[in-house]
This record gives sequence, structure tokens and C-alpha cells, in this order.
Amino acid sequence: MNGAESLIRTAIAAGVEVCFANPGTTEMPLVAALDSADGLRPILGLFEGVCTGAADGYGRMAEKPAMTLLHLGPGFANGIANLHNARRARSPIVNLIGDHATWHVGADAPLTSDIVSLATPVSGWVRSVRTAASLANTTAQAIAEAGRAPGQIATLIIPSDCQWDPAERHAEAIEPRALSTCSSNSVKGAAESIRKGNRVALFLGGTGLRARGLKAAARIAAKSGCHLICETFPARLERGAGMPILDRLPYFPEQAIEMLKAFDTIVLAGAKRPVAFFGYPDFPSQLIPEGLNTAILAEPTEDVPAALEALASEISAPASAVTQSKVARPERPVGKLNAMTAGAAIALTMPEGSIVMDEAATTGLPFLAASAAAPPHTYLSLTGGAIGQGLPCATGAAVACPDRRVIAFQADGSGMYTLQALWTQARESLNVTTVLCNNHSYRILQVELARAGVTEPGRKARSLTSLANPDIEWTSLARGLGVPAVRVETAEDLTRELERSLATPGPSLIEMIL
Ligand SMILES: Cc1ncc(C[n+]2csc(CCOP(=O)(O)OP(=O)(O)O)c2C)c(N)n1
Repeated sequence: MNGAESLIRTAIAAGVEVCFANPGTTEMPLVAALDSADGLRPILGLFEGVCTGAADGYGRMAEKPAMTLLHLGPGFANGIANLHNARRARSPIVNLIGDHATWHVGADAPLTSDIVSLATPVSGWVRSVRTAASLANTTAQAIAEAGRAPGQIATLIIPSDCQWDPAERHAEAIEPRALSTCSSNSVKGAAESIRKGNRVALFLGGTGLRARGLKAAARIAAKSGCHLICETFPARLERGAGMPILDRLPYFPEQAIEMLKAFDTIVLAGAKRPVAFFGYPDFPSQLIPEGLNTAILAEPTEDVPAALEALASEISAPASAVTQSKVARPERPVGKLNAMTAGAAIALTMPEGSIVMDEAATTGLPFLAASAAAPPHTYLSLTGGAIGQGLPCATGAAVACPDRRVIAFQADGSGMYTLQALWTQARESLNVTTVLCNNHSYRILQVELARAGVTEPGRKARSLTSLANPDIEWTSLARGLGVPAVRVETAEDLTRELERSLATPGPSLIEMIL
């Protein structure tokens, strides 16, 4: 056995099933070692941002790490933006990065770079291996670190001689450290705040937005009358019939502040104190207005569902509370395609158990209200603001959940960053329906220009926010990458094509001309 084989067997022993890979010469022993054992499925991504975004989507849905296999510093650097998003989502991921042989690094060959410096800001744990003999143990450690609940990014840098040199055995799995529980003082403090407050909001985030946390939150609301608010960009939110209705904190600070100032007490459960996405001249960073009573029930890194259940008991909430038991779908939309009709068409047609990856940007918002009582589904969003996450994340979610339909609700500009994900969807026959919002622009940047008071942008400014000239033909791009595609221009056509796509195995893309 060589080091690479010891790594692969260690990963399989620890339950890792998938490796999203884009390898090069320094990873060849690992590539060869994949065939030495059964149980680890390699999936090729044609850009590293696809691999890392897919590992994020996989981690959010499988609740265990996938591996990525990336080529030295430059390959890893191509994957950083989506690792940034994954870090914000607290997704479990193990990155394997090949490096030059230990004795070759000093030669400063063209691909040599400071990989540790690239990896550190997006990783919770980074190690460079020095010997083949230590590779198995360090791999087991990396997997346990990634799985450290709720999840983090562990990055392992592996010189090629540590892959090809002999090794003796694989390492057994190490149990990841469990979630810490919040203190009983936090529970008592939150209960006290809820009792004292007149207008209380429970601000939910992280694992508080999974089914168990939401059921406890519904009980707390039933007993106390508190309002339930969800962080603006949840990594994973369970929604639809059977789940309580949450208000999402708005994106723009003036709207968020307006929402929060209606309360005198905010209890944070799995969410950090909300801050504005950007600093604007007339608004503060902190969105909770000064003077409000704020209590922290549980930090995002704690066991948020358990904390919510403890709070429910503390205030003697009923044993269960279902706020919306019936499925309710919107009417069949007619006429022009826009954010409203697109949201309605998806909410009308999405099957039970769908996973909706929302990177629809300015076209996305109305979908949330339209689908509030749709059949139970999972909603994933862009956690770190680095666009180009939607198509890869949808790909990884589909790998994690082959029996569920994934809907990638995707803006065109953001989609262009990582459209290679479509090829991986075709190659792996993944059940992903991409609803592509072609508005031929970076619309949000046009909105931001207007907000900054630039009502008549100049020719140069307009050219930086327009995706026209030439118009991008998404149907041609998708077909060229092996994904069947149609173009629609009315709400009726979109609904019909959604019904067809959602009933057909494998990927397809519907290009909406907005
Ligand atoms: C990695 C990265 N690069 C650039 C940006 C800046 N940015 C934010 S939104 C946006 C354009 C979004 O356009 P599109 O995806 O088409 O959605 P629309 O606003 O048109 O709805 C850009 C370039 C970013 N957020 N992340």
C-alpha cells in the first residue's frame, strides 16, 4: 500500500462517499488509488469552484463531509470563493490539495505557491503532511475535524512523495466532537426575556432552521406569541406545510431595521447578531436598533434544536404546535414572466421533498411567499455573498439526495461564474431542474447604483452592469454541456415546461427571458 491508498481506505472507513475532483500531476497517486478500493465515488468538476460549491451542497444535505481533490495553490485558489460560502454555511468539507514532492518545493517550480496562506482564511483546520506513514492518521483527523458539528472546512496538503511512498495501513475513523449544549443560564435568560417582553422576536439561524429546531420554535411561539424571524441567507431551511411560517430578515438595512424596531426584545437562536450586508453612508452596521433587549439562547456552533426544546419546556409550551397543516399552492400564473410569475410557477409545480437552491438574486424574492405552504421542501441560499454558488451547490445537493428533485433557481450573471456544473449534472445524470433567470443584466448592481443616487448612469457604468451585446444564449450553453434546454417567454410556458422537467429524470434547464 502507498500513502495515497492508505488515505482512500481511511476515508472509506470514516464513511466518506464522494470526492469532487479536479486533479493534476501532483495528485496522480491519489487518482490511481481511487481504483484500489470500493466505496468512494469520484466526480469530476471542470472548474474548482464547481468542486468546492458541490461539496458545500453535499455537506448541507448529507450532513457529513464530501472530499474535494484540488491541484496545488492555483487549483485551490479557483475554489476559494465557494469555500468562503461553505464556511459561512458551516458545511463539513475535507479539501485534499496535492503539492510538489517535499524535496522539490525548494526548487521553486512554476506551480509552487504558499498553499497554507491560501487555505487558512477559509479553513477551520489546515495541515501539511510530511511523511507517507502519517498520512492515514492525519486524514482520519481531517475528516473528524470537518465533521465537528455543525461542520467546518478541513484542508489537508499532501506532497506527492507522501502519496507515492509506502505506507502500512489505513487509520480507523475518529469520532467527531459533538455539538456543545448551551448553558441552562442561557435558557433561563431567554425565558425571562420572553416573559418580560411585550413584543418579542425569536431570531433563528443555523441548525435552528432544520425541522427539529423549527418544531420547537413553533411551540415557543404558540405559548408566548413571539414572532419567528429567519436570518436573511440561511444555509438550509426546512419549509412548507407542517413547518411554521417565518419572516425572513430583509436584505437592505433600512428594511431590516424597520422590521426589527417593531420589537422590544430579540432572542437569538443559532444566528449571530444580524449586520448589514454592506456599509451604506446613512445606516449602522448593526441591524438590531439600540436599546432593544437582546438575549442569546444559543450560538450557531451550539446545539440549537436542543436549546429551543429546552426553552420550550422552560416556558411550559405545548407538546406540539403545527401552524400550517394544509398544502396551499398559488394559482396557475398567466401572462408576462417576472419575479412574481416565476415564483408562483415554481411554488405551484415543485414536488414534495424538493430542494430549492436560490441564487435567483433580484428574481428570487416572491418565490418565498408563494411557496410558504407548498409541500414540505428544503431551501438553500447563498450564505457568503460570493456569487457562482448556485449551480455547483445544486449539483452537490443532488448527489447527496438522489431521490429528491433539486430546483436550481438561478440568476444569469451568477450562473456564468460556474456554468461548468451543468456538465457534471449531465455526466452524473443528476435530477436537477435549472430555472435560469435571463434578465441580461447584473440587475442588483443597477439597483445599487440607483440607491447610491446615480439615476442616470453613464455609458461606462451601464456597460459594467449589462450582460447584453452579445446576449448570452443559455439554451445553447446548456445543450453544449449535455443538458437539454428550452427557452420560455410566458408564465404559461414556464409552468408547462416545469411540469415536464420535474417529471423527467436527469437534468434540464429552462431559460426564462425576463
Ligand atoms: C464572487 C463575486 N463577484 C462579484 C460579486 C459582485 N456582484 C454581486 S451581485 C452581482 C451581479 C448579479 O447579477 P445576476 O446574477 O445576473 O442577478 P441579478 O442581479 O441580475 O438578479 C455581482 C457581479 C459578488 N457578489 N461575488
